[in-house]
Amino acid sequence: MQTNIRESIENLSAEAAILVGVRLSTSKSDWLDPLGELRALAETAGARVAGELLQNLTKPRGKTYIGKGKVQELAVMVKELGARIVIFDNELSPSQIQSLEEETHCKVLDRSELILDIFANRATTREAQLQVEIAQLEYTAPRLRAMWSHLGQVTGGAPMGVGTRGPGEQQLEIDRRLVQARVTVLRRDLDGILARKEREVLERRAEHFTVGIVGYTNAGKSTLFNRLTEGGAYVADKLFATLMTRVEAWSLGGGESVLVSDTVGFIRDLPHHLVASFRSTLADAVHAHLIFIVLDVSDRLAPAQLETVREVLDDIGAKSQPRLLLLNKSDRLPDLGYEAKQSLRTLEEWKALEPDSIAISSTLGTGIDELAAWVKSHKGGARVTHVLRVPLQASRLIDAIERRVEVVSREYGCNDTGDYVEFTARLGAHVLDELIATGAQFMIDGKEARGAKGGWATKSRVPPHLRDA
Ligand SMILES: Nc1nc2c(ncn2[C@@H]2O[C@H](COP(=O)(O)OP(=O)(O)OP(=O)(O)O)[C@@H](O)[C@H]2O)c(=O)[nH]1
Ligand SMILES: [Mg+2]
Repeated sequence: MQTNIRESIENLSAEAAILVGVRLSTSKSDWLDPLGELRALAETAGARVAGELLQNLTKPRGKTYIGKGKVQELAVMVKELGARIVIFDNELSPSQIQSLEEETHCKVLDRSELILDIFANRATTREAQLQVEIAQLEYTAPRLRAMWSHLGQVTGGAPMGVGTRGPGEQQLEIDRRLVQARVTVLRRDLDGILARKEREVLERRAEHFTVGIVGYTNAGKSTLFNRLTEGGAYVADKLFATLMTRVEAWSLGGGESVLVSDTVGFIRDLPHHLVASFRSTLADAVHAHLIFIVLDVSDRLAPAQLETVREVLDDIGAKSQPRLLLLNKSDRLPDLGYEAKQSLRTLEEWKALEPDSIAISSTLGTGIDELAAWVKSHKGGARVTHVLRVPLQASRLIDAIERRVEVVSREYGCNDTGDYVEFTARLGAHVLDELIATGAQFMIDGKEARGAKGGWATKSRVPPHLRDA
């Protein structure tokens, strides 16, 4: 069952749309082009933008969000431009949507619904489809009352005010329960997929150094991913070109490599339950050892986008690992006209504000060597030579050592507990912590790895998923 509670807007192709935005004093949109992002989203969804309407307000006007005069202006625009859809930049309540639809005789949706629609059309894997359907149902469910009272009027039925229990009200209850039941079934399916995925992510993390590429949508994440790895990620000058995560190896040179993941982009003001629905897609980033924040510094809104990205990272629990800011599309800065430059920070200004950032161009490849050197030096912290004696049957641990550690030599031997291999190896403290946290029995420099007094590993440095119970 696909959601059919609100008429699906699945095909916005070539639909004439009118964009509406209310600029509140708290608004985070671009003051020079307040509807720029909504326009890009609408075009990504396939709509044809026929007109735009803007209003400055200190606060929304209750019933219709925009003022009375503006509603009338909108109704005239809809008629004259032959618009089939009105898209609001602001989040609307179900009753506001209903009032606006009645007054304009046109379908109305808000920014979140538009984003969901884009996701729905792009979702190709079972996981993405489940996530989208759950998010759609949860976003739609609270709108059911408005839907049914609307229907009551359309069909000439009794008005469905709050507290009335007509046939529509019963239908409403039935539908709510159906929606709830459907969400429960979908969640169970999704949980199964997610549990498997989470295991894979944690296994990858235990065996490799992992880097999660994150950033605002269209910042250039997939372009960077393709530049670092064998690539294959879809790149497009569109919002939400990437929906699913990809993981590939990035060779840093000198025989060292790390695993890099590319994932869905972030966007401002995404309703919280939507972020929650896509949390699993971000699992690779949440558990990565290191996070790259890709920022499009040729976008006027870069400072606000950076703030959004940092907020979402905190929200999804990616708080403990280092984050490296990458000032991407730096190649575009010199070519921009005088006016554009006036509203942009220069690279020098960015560097002064974010001293640990690295300027890159994913398309040209500038800054990538510096990036690789940075990752190499931060990968294992200061490296120390240790002798690791590991029983041969601890094959997973041996595998992890071979992958994660710079092995200087290997010697095989046998004692009363059985066959073992003794690695002389150079490794950083956090890699050592992670080897210990696997729980395998082995010796480090002649001492038991587990429970050694004074501790080889401080509990806090062991990732939570690897800690002993
Ligand atoms: N000039 C320039 N363009 C870039 C650079 N990096 C990416 N782009 C362009 O920016 C657009 C978006 O790139 P993507 O790599 O798809 O961006 P993304 O962050 O993966 O976007 P989503 O997956 O949609 O969130 C494409 O047209 C790229 O060619 C860069 O360093 N310089
Ligand atoms: Mg992408």
